[in-house]
Amino acid sequence: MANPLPRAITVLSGGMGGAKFLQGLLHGIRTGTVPASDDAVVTVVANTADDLWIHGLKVCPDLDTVMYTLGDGIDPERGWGRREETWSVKDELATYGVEPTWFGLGDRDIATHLVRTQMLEAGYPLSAVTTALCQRWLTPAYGDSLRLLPMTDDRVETHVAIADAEAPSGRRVIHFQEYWVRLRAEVPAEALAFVGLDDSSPAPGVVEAITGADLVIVPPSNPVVSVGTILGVPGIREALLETTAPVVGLSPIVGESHVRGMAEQMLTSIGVEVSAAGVAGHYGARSRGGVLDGWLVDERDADQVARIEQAGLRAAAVPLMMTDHPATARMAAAAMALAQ
Ligand code: FO1
Repeated sequence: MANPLPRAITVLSGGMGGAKFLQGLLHGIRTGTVPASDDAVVTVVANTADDLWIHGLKVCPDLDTVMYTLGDGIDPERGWGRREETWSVKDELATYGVEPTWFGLGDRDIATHLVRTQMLEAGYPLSAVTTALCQRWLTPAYGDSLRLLPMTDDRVETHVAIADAEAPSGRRVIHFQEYWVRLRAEVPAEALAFVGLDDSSPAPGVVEAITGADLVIVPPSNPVVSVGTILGVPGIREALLETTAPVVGLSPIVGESHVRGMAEQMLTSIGVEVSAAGVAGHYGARSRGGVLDGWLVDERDADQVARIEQAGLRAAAVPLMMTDHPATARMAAAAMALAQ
């Protein structure tokens, strides 16, 4: 008898890449082009190491990008923040000479951060805050068929060491958001520090979402500062080794570079080859202590399939450009086929 259709699907997600993939996955489940049971539940475990405190507000870029994207509130051009956004508060802060001015907080987006900050200060954990925000953004459209969980309720921040001739050590450390937003990742990331990660624990429901899954998907998010940080939360890697669900990933690297973002710089910073096979080797096969069973690469990297299979992974080459929801849904279906 063919494997029953997956019902509990868990996706480990960063921001834009993961959100885009999720749009296609959910489109595919809705239209039947992705073979899942009709009472499928998708649980998103999102990276929170991009988070930062700014102007007294807690900003959670990956949680918000997934929430706004799936809730149809995202600005489609930027891929982050709200559609129909205005920037009056940002402009007023700049007029006051308040720093930093390089991080764009839109007026509508600020309401999200005010609600989150007030709830955190009232003692609610980030997971409860996220559930509350999703009552507005996701529950009306998805009900119980979609859950968004932070990887942890604990504070974790990715910091980046860059060269600084004025500093005695020759380096200075900045928040990941400054590296990405102000510097556009245009200088080498000489070292990465995941502040608080080793002391963090999985948020409520995260371990069960993995161990109880019928399918776990690693979308084309950043393998270092998005998926890598999720895997770095003590207990999450163990849950992946324990789950009976197949774990299948999609390469964020096509040819010699990322499709969008800064995966190339991040992989280089930790000495991982910037290729579909390099990332597969970095994640590793579960049969050899890694986290993946299968790995999808773009057709342009079909010549790497043999090398990936030699590393103990199932592999296939399919179109991996998320050009529209149907194309992304086909990618999700291909990931499921690899998992069979
Ligand atoms: N990205 C930018 O390139 N410039 C910004 O000013 C900016 C502001 C911003 C505010 C809220 C938010 O949720 C995301 C924001 N981002 C911005 C995107 C953010 O840097 C990325 O979504 C991830 O953190 C990196 O993947």
